[in-house]
Amino acid sequence: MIVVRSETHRRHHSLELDGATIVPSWEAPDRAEHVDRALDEQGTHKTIGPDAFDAELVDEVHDPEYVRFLAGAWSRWQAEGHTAVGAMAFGWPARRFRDLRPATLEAQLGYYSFAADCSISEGTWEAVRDSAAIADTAARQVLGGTSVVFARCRPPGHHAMKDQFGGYCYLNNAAIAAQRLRSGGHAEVAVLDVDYHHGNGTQDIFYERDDVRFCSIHADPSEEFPYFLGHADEHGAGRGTGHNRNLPLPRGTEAETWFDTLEQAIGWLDDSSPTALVVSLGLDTFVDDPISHFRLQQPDFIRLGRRLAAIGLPTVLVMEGGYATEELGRNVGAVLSGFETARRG
Ligand code: OKP
Ligand code: ZN
Repeated sequence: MIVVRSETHRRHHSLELDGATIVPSWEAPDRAEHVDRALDEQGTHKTIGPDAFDAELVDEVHDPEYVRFLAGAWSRWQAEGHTAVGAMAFGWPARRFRDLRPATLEAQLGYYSFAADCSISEGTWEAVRDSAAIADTAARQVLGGTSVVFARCRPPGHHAMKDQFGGYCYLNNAAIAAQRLRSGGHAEVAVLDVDYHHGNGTQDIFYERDDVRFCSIHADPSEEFPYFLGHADEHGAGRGTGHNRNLPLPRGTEAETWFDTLEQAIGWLDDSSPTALVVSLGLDTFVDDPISHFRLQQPDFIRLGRRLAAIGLPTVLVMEGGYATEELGRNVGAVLSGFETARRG
């Protein structure tokens, strides 16, 4: 399989709040390193680097002001003389506050985020930019005729809203891939999100659009992050009404139920006859994931790869979460080899 990746991710070391304590993020550089090593060991993949970041494309799925904010936040933070190793918000325009675009960095951190689980530090923007470019490049490869490409993105992207970062995500890599497929001529693109957490950002970006259909299988947001989006009654709005589908499952869900739900998701996405597929591939559905609570095992990831291949569409696989770092490489490798054996056969 063609794998798009870059080393720039190493420059992004994020911090998160654990209660009132600031700790290194679960979303750490060694995640990607384990994946890269495992795929190198499989020896069946062709690795390429990302093309240049296409700001114009990204501005079609994100607020351009937000993208400029991300790009400039670290240098503004330094220029202001802060000593903290990362910039993070401590106040948000929550219910009954006003939706006013502020001018100061401190206020903008709150305006442009929805969670205190990821920071902007030295190197964050460069890693975020490359991660987005990786997803875009993977989509371009698919437009060029390759049937499946793996975008080894880090940081992940599916929580990133049009104009808010959070959930370890800054730019929405899967949305960028979908947008590239749209602008490259695919009239109808399907996005399937199999990460343990709801892809609130991807939902937000395409919620009022009828050209990109979004379906997510995830832990019930009434008991899991991102809490305030991802419920079963969110169907899309305006032209996008009927083009969004959420399939929340309880904590502790076993593989059998999960794969039944996957059939529902695929059936529903198929209803609109898409010509290309983007998969938000989170591996945090793994039984031993330290922050998640579904119960998929390694062979289930081979099965997932096979099932995705059987959909039969040109496919961009975009890496999202997965925090059982030691096993992450093997689990990604399982999806990729399942996919390849099915598509070859
Ligand atoms: C990202 B992805 C705070 C915990 C916050 C956020 C989970 C983000 C998951 N200590 N947890 O969907 O895998
Ligand atoms: Zn996740």
